[in-house]
Amino acid sequence: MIRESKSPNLYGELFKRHSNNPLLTAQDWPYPAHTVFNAGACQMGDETILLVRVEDRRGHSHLTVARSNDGVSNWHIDSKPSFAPDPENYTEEAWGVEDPRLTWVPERDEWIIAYTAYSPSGPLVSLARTKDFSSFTRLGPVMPPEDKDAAVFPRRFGDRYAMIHRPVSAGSSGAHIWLSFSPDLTHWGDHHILLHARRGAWWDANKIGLSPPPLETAEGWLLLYHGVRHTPGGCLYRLGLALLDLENPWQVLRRSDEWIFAPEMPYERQGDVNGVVFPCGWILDKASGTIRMYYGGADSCLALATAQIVDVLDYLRRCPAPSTRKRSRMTLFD
Ligand code: BMA
Repeated sequence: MIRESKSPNLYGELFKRHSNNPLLTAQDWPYPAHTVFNAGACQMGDETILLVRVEDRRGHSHLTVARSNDGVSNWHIDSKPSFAPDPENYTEEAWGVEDPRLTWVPERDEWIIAYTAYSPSGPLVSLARTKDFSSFTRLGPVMPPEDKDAAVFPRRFGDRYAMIHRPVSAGSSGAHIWLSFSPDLTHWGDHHILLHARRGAWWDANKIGLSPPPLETAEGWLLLYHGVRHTPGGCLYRLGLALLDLENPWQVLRRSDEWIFAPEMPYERQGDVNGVVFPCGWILDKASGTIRMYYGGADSCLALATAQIVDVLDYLRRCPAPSTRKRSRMTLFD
């Protein structure tokens, strides 16, 4: 007897890898670098801007801007770190700055950068702002350690900004994706779990985190998140999708059961950390409907994969709607 599956089982490629991959490696860098990976991404006029995580041979990371007209080739890379750790004034950056996510906030007329500051007490979430990716102003740390994988929404809900992030605490049942609110981008509260890591054999069991910032679509906020599967051979970082209600982003409308992108190519399977695809930025070209997802491969290079937004939304429409769509204070901290 053939049973019909309730959830889609496409096993097709939503995101297609670019033939130029890997787009950028440490060999392309204008100054000595160990690895380049996990870049925030945005479009400013005719230019694609990547804010690239660069790891030096101490193991500390900084961020450097790379610009290109087609988003694929002829990258112009700043000749020195564009956003270097500043441990004298921001002690939480003692061991570097990592994994930036960029959000254009129209009412502020500036980009808000959420990044990981690696402090001796653990990684935490810091914010900075810029208008041009030449000069940056820090807003400082906004979440205590351990917390990372954060991005700010481009607009307020009511009168509050919203941010997705991923705290981890010792002894907790897992590392989940959280949503918090702020009147001013500095003071954050009303914390609650947005997406739970699943359990057991699931690809996204025990530890999940936001990948690029939420993307506004007519059908809801599109989320791409990573699931970390611990295996005897090491961790596997794979990607899944979710959709949040546009006006009530704490309501999860859809969540993919399957991962939709996983390490397959040699530059994703082998590197400093094997088996990692880790996007921190994506750009939607509204005219063509193409999403460009920029991702780190194996913590060693930067790569690009593209998808059509209509295909992604079509896929999500066939994904299950989580059963508890109402925000309930009873389940905030389970
Ligand atoms: C995560 C982050 C990423 C990294 C990934 C795989 O925890 O630190 O920067 O790409 O691990 O090592």
